[in-house]
Amino acid sequence: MDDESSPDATRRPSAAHPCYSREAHGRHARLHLPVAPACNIQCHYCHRQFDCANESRPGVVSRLLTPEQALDRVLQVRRKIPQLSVVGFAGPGDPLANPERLFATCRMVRQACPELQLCLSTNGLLLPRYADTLAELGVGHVTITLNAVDPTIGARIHPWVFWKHRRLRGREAAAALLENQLLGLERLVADGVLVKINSVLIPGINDRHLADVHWVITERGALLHNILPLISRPEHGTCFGLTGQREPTAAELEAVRRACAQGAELMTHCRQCRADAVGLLDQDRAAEFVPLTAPPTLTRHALPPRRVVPDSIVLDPIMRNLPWPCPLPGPAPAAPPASPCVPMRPS
Ligand code: CLF
Ligand code: SF4
Repeated sequence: MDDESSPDATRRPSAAHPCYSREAHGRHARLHLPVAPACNIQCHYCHRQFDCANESRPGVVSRLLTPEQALDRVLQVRRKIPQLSVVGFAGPGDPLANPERLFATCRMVRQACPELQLCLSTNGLLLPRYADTLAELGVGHVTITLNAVDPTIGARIHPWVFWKHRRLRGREAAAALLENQLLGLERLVADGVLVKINSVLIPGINDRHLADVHWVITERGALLHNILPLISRPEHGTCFGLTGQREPTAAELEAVRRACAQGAELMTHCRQCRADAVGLLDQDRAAEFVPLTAPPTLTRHALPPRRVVPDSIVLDPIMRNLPWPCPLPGPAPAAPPASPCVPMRPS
């Protein structure tokens, strides 16, 4: 039996995927198609004027694309960047919260460029509903951002989740998100899709918990675990940025990665790229590729920066007591809150 026909061959990441293969990242390029504006959850590290923090550093996405414009961009990039091997969907919202736009784009790209691999990053809430569809459409690589396997910790990161026509808050929201993420992970693995987990390392909140996350996702068949440092600055307008939640140091990141060295392989070459990134991971060329036309409703450059956290975001009690808005990143809260999140203002 040769390598390619062995059962394990289907669980091996493609050697031409720059994120799944460290060796490939200097030789193969990816293109992100920003076709998904909406999201169905709130993360305290995200301000949706900006790229999805699952997969991107906080910067304004230049333009959202329609499926037709997205296909144009694929064809344009393929002509100019022969190393292009992966077309990814990573925001600026959650791809699965925009299923029509996502699936239409996948179909068009699959038909026009069958040699390109399709890849997607999601918060996982809708994965149980769409995992089989993704597999049928040929999406071979999926990333789930999973920051906690304890809903009490998850509630400090994700204040609300829109689920079954209701906005759930606090622990109930985090529990619904987790249940769907784990079910979605299992479905994808059963469908032969290669799954990577992204976890955002947030000092004082999930730093001591990520080893548990690592084991849970390893047991369920995740191939890679990408532990990312939180990006948190006041000027980004995120809840964490405005309330002084600090970023981890390089030493803290290294320590958490060391604690997670035994299960799923760790990815350490992530560049936390934008939702409209183009090119090799170390060489973004997005500015070279602009759509010929963009409907005004899809341009977002005019949005003002956020100065205060809106009512829809739920803060935990420690955050409520910080100066508002927080002028500079400060130290993380010394102790976890005694009670779960409560609304900052009645909504
Ligand atoms: Fe994009 Fe993500 Fe696919 Fe890669 S990115 S959807 S798996 S093709 Fe890669 Fe960028 Fe890190 Fe993401 S370097 S942020 S891990
Ligand atoms: Fe933002 Fe992504 Fe979280 Fe949605 S899933 S709130 S787009 S970081």
